[in-house]
Amino acid sequence: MKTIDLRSDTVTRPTPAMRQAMATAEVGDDVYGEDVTVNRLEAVAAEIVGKEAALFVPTGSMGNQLAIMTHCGRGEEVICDANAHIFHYEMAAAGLLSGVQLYPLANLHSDKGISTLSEHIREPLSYLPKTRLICLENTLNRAGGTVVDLAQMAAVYRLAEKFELKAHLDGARIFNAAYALQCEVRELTQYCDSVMFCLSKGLGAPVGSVLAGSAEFIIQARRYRKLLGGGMRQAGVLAAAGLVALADTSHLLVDHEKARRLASILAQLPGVKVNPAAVETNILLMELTEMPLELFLAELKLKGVLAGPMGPQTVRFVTHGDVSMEDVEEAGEMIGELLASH
Ligand code: TLP
Repeated sequence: MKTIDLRSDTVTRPTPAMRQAMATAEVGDDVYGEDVTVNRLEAVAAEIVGKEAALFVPTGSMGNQLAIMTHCGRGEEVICDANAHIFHYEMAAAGLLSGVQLYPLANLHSDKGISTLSEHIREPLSYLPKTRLICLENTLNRAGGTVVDLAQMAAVYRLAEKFELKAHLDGARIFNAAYALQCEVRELTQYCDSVMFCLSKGLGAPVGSVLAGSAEFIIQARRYRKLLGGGMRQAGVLAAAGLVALADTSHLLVDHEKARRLASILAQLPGVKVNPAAVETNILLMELTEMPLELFLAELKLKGVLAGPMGPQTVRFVTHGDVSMEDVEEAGEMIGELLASH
């Protein structure tokens, strides 16, 4: 039976062009800085995000954690959104590895959140933690792939500068954000000191993310990457796929169309709440109003469609290059059948 996998854009498999590039990649020992393909990827990535230097890392989680570790000292505080990936899905790593405290704020990126942000920056009192870092996320996964616009990014960054804080951007899906806003990635990333983006999500590479920032920041992050066991040797075979992924990213726009199409189908169905206007990129959240979530996901799986949970009654669908528009329509039909039969 055919499977239509809408759990995540992480499930995308390398394209034939990526496999070809991987097979022929020129490699060396990257811990000695001698893997020319990794070096090329880091240079290309730094250029795209407009930073001095970049570091190839195995995962987005490691990239975010290296950023926290590099920017912060023990006992300091990191402001993030209440929906942030670093808060929900990185296994308390910020506390465990960097000894920092996360301070999650509801709707950090919204105009209202930004207008009250300064109230949450700690005063320099001897008994308070020191606020050190603001962590942004764009697109915001748990909110449904929503986009933080340029004005909002700029406003947070200006505040960070004013209070002498650093700003890190979890830009796992920053290319999706840039396409949604019809701007260049670097226009968004100018408003942060460091950025992590993933090659292994919608961009389609099999493995890898990039952390970028100042040359000095990356020197320290590179040391911490080794500390965490992320010093990879002939990693050029992976970086080669990343370079192919970065050469053409325009297919992300099609992913957004697929998500909108799915939303328009689902919005017509009984027993669910979907707001097509809330679909800004390749992620779509659907609220089940009648059927229990686990039952829905299990029965949908029997029909060959995979989706994931994102809250007690919320289903997340993510579109990507390995599902076609026809697959999306087929999935919509099967979801309709399932809800009707319940
Ligand atoms: N997100 C995964 C899951 O962990 C939820 C997904 O399927 O969406 N930042 C953001 C915003 C992310 O969405 C993810 C992965 C990461 C960081 C971490 O990347 P990896 O999985 O490479 O560690």
